[in-house]
Amino acid sequence: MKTQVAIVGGGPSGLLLAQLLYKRNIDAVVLERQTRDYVLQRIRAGILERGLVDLMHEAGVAGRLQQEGLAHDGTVISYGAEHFRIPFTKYIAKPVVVYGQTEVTRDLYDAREACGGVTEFRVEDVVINDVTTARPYVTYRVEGQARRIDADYIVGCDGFHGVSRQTIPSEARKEFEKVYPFGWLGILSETPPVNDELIYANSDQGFALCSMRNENLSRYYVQCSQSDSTDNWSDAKFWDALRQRLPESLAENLVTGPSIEKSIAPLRSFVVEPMRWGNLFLCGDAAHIVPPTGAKGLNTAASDVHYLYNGLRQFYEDDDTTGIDGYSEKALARVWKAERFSWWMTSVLHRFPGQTDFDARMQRAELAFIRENEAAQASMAINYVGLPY
Ligand code: RFL
Ligand code: PHB
Repeated sequence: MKTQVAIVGGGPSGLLLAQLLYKRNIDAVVLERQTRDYVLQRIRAGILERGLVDLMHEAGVAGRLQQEGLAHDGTVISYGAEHFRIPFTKYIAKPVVVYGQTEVTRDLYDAREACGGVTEFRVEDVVINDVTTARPYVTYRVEGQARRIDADYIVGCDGFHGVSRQTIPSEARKEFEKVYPFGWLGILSETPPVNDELIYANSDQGFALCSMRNENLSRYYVQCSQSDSTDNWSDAKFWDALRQRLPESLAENLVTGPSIEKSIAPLRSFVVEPMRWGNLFLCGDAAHIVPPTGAKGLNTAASDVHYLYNGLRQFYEDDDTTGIDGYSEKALARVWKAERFSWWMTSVLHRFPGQTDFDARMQRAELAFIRENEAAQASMAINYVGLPY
């Protein structure tokens, strides 16, 4: 098979890029290791920055998002018994939108099917070849049969555990990593959210987050140990832990019910440089990971897609390689700012093993300062809502 752009990975980055390229008559093939149903059953991000919403519009897939997405123009932060609100739209004229990654991915798969785009599922043994030549190609297997795709460019959208990043020789790639000594235990429950905006909670028992998917579907997280297992967490234990981590005045609105999903996510910061090697480009989690505290993972994947899509468009439409040549540098400049914000939010909201009373007071003082200071609130709002592309 021959295509213009071969995309390894059919998660949100790969699908969004493919759909944007399709709109410009640029041919792409998507290779996905799992089945569509498997990809759609992963519960992940919930907060979309305006930049991603705009890209969904540009890709022609924003119909349901526009109908069902919930615009949030602020968020609540609590520490101990105190809580306050950051009013995003006081500082930046943009809300964020609550719309699950699962729905983003479903809309993109539906659009891809409707336009007859080629997606190969259950691909195995993907190998990316000859990316430093003008004739790169990908080999893989489907149901035991060997296949090959020749392309102008190959894009690695295959997430943190994919193969593309490793295609860059180790001596040419630099990796930066920080692993946090805790995880997030998340549940989904068919109950009304405890609050009409998200609550990020710093408490003596650890971090908690109250989020949602819609008015009758809540997503909650509590900080747990790195080695924890969902087997240790009955629903009752989870609800008790969550209640204890919220100020009483907020916890009293908590409606509990059976969980319909329960999972644990590790927390990590990671960046690889560069994000381009020859005719291979990396996008999204394949190139960088953030702890979910700032809601930046999917959104940073989207900004990569924005830079790469515009670079590829410039190449195919105007024969100009400026955009693709500047891709790695431009994408990384924004990635590092999202890394900083996610690391900072994680640092100020979690309980760290070995943390002293002094450290806990420093977190509290920082949160109290944000509560009282408009410049600090503005900085947080601008970063949370999303830096410009
Ligand atoms: P994905 O979603 O991991 O998709 C990669 C796809 O590549 C496939 N794949 C391969 N395909 C072919 N060949 C191979 N060798 C392959 N290896 C892998 C995989 O099967 C998969 O389908 O990466 P992508 O597209 O870059 O998207 C990134 C986002 O998924 C991720 O950043 C976010 O989910 C992070 N995240 C959040 N981001 C936000 O912006 N806002 C949030 O509110 C938010 N909350 C979260 C999150 C991530 C979480 N977890 C579980 C880590 C909350 C949580 C709990
Ligand atoms: C979510 O709704 O899953 C969510 C929201 C905000 C975050 C992380 C996850 O910071």
